[in-house]
Amino acid sequence: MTDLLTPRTTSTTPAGLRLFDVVDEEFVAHYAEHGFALLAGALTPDEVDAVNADALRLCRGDYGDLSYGWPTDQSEAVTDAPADLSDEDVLRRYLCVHYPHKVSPPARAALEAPRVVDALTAVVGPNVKAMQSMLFIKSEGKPGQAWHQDEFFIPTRDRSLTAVWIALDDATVENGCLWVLPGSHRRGVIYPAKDQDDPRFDCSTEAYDFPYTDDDAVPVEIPAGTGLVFNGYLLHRSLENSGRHGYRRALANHYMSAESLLPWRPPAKDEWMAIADYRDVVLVAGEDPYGYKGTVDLAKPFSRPDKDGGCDR
Ligand SMILES: O=C(O)CCC(=O)C(=O)O
Repeated sequence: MTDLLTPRTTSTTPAGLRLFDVVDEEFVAHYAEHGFALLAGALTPDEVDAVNADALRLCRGDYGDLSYGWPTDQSEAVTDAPADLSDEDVLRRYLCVHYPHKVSPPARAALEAPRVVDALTAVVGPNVKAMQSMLFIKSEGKPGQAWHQDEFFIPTRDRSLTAVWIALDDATVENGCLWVLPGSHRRGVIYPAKDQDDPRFDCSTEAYDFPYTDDDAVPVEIPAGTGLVFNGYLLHRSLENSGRHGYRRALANHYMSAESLLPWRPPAKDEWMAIADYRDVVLVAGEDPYGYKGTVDLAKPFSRPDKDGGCDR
């Protein structure tokens, strides 16, 4: 954790984390050592506003119904919002919408925003593909996500999974910013996970048995537009939005090297597990060596379960 606290950079977060204005060798070295790096202005203020404005259209159902729950068990459409429901109350119904980039032009543009792609090519390599986006809205009282590693859920063969989490509001401890365990990616171990019923968290599982305590965690308080670029093995979590009013919106996009197959979904019938390769991907930089396979359109936007809605329905 030597250079986690800051001398050379132009700016720092309230917790003393370095905020990089440019993607340079120091950005890459910081990412390698700590498992994350912060990029100022990943999205411009106009781009942030456009994503937020379009989130309302998404939640009002202008792009089609959203189902509640994980794709394996979602059953119910939730975009039956009465037309007279206020914009604020429409947004409040959602903790997080998965795959906004499938329908929302500003979310799709954010997936390949130039500064984001710069950071990705610096830490992943010249050829980068995206497989997932998530739009967190998280109004007051909505829960966070317990400790986890993204690579637990999205396995890449070459460990190249990289998240770019972009604040769409100023993210603070009070409104439920992300917390990270610096350096926790380095062992390259996937820790076990169990169900939890902690009211601070949504329905997702909790990683355990790792050699860190909550005291090692650092809050990532960042201004809107800042990108937290982090390694798929980095342990991170967020707490509930304990503010009295308002949202803690963020886009969390996931990427990996285009060279690696992505065994994210069970193989097709008669397909061999070892060559399973999820092809609902977007190439954001360079070339796709598997372009000859084509791409598919499988994932549909849906509303992530939170405990208010019941985790199992
Ligand atoms: O935004 C949050 O509160 C949690 C996001 C997260 O854990 C993730 O993107 O993996």
